[in-house]
Amino acid sequence: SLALDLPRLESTLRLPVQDERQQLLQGLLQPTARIDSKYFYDERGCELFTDICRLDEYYPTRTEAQIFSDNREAIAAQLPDTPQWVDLGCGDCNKTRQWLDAVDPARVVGVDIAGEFLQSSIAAVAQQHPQLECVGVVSDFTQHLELHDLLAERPNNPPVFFYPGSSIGNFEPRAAMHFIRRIRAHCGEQGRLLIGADLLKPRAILEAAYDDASGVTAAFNLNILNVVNQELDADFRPELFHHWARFDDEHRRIEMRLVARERHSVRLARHTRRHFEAGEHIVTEYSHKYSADEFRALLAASGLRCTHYWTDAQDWFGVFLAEP
Ligand code: AVI
Repeated sequence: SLALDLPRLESTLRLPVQDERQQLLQGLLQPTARIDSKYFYDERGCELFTDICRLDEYYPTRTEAQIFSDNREAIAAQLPDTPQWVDLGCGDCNKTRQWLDAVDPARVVGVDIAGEFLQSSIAAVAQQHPQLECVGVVSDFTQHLELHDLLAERPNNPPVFFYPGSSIGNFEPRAAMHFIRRIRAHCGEQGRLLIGADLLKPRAILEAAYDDASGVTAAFNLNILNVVNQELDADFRPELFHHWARFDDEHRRIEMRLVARERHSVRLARHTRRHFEAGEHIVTEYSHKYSADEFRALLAASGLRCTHYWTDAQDWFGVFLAEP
């Protein structure tokens, strides 16, 4: 193909903007206010998340990267030949890029909600690998994974779904199961899921990872209020909230909140206000942690059998390969 060709970029249906706003507003009006964690990732939020991934306290990114680099060939050996490599939440495609030599895919499909960013990151992969077909799909795939038609264009190249980073932990377990079932429905007989999940470990390590000393995670959490202001034309003042993150033993998850420093009220939409008492909070994220066995059970409940498992020396993070 011509070097000047831009890679193909598709967009799958999403909820109309009005409905998205309505959902966001409804969440904020619940007795315990909620903001979906997908709202973290505006441009500033993406930058802050990149900074989080480099923090000493935030072990998941580097631990998973170590597992991948220690086991790259062994993992690749278990995958079907010349698959369609489907990166869910590909971002800058840096993780995918590291697999291309070992996996030798027939095609790379990068799926992400951030459309403009996706165009350039897919284009960069295509430029580095001129022989490789690269497709970008702009999609809120956590709500709406629909890649049947695209994958059917290459019936002899089974999909390998790549879902690293323990993003699965940001779903509540039932929703995680439904999401993995959606992936399963795209697998056919030969398709595979390669997925990373953060494992249970002592509370102090978990809590430090979500409440770092330099305050990057706090800034990331508070930034969500700026995003909501944009989305709804609301008037949150981030300085009136503080970051809070704790491990909840019962639900086995980190819960992130924004806690009101004082009593005040916020305009959410033209005729809608929400009052916050001092100490009242908004839930912004859950990050579930699993034992390896629990995660295998989640895969099984979603219709996939875990065939291989890799971890690090401390058993802090798990990489699971699963098949129908
Ligand atoms: C994207 N996700 C896997 C991160 C996590 O660890 O749950 C999001 C995050 N929130 C705070 N720090 C990182």
